[in-house]
Amino acid sequence: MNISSIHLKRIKMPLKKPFTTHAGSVSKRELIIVTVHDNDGRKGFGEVTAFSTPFYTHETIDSAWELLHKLFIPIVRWSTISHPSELADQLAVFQGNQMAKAGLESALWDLFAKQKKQSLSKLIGGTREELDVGVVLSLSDSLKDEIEYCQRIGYKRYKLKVEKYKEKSAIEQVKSYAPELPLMIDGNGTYDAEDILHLQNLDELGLMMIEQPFRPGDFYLHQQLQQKVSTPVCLDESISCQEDIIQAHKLGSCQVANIKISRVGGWTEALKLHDYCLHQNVPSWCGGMVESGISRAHNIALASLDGFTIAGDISASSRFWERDLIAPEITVTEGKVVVPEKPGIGFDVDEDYIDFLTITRNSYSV
Ligand code: OSB
Ligand code: MG
Repeated sequence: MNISSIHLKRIKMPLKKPFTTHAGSVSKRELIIVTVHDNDGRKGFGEVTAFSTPFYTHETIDSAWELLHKLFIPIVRWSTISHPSELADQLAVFQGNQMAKAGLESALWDLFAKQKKQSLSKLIGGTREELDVGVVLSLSDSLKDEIEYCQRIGYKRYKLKVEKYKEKSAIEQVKSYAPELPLMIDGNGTYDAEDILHLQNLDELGLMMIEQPFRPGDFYLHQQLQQKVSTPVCLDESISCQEDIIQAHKLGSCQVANIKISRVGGWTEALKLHDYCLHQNVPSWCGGMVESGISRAHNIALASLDGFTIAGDISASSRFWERDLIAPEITVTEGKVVVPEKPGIGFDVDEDYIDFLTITRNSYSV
């Protein structure tokens, strides 16, 4: 791929409002922006979407920085890479740390598509020109105002972050003023074995799905719940690679899959997950990480594939940010996002704004 240098910038991006789950709250979003240059002056952009603390998965921005800096960037034989998927092969000996790997691999995919003068969507065989998209309401949002605002934008799917045992009243509250809203909840692993009966009682509410009620790794409890409810169980944190979805599917632990490039270690693995779900008729959707437009642009390309039959967490730039890192910013009209046709991620990157937000940087010539 003719790679000449790699650049890491650790940034802190102010959110419009804090984003809160039962496990933690984010008000300033730390991210690592990864830029890969080639010898012809092209640049590919990726992003590490780990959080500042390990409340979602084990990774953090610090751990990702450390691994990229000390291990992953130095160890890769950059001159041998002719396709982005070879990065995953070279890093496969290292366990976990999916988000660190994914940030680096994403930058390569953007660069590779730009070298081929193709949009990422076309490069991977995406067929959609526009996507239905959904939105997430955090625990700190005022439900009524936020839902009214989101309804005006026309989001196709609404996801509530929930607090254990308070979820029923939140769902009922939403249903009282918007009964027809396509609604789901995300447990982020807050429930345990004693809560199965409680979760069964939510079945009558007609939710689109329940995302990740139990802790990641527990395929058994998800299976037990799925056997007892007609509401589809969706897995997020539990799925960190293709083998996880195969197990979950074969065990009947979920009926729906949330696919995130960052959580599974990069594009190559995300594509494998997509293909498995498509062939096994497991409906899937593209998840989000309260990330910048750079990641969202990658997600838009991914979600343009056939298998993504459910609206993803791909809200507009203005949902989280006063100012995004890309131009034009991502807009949602009547619940839809247009898949860009320009090469790579299809958006210009605002490097001046990235520099303004940068706390630490490092460059590597290869
Ligand atoms: O579980 O998908 C999750 C945000 C922080 C931590 C975990 C999750 C989320 C989201 C964000 O749901 C969704 C988005 O980016 O729109
Ligand atoms: Mg989730």
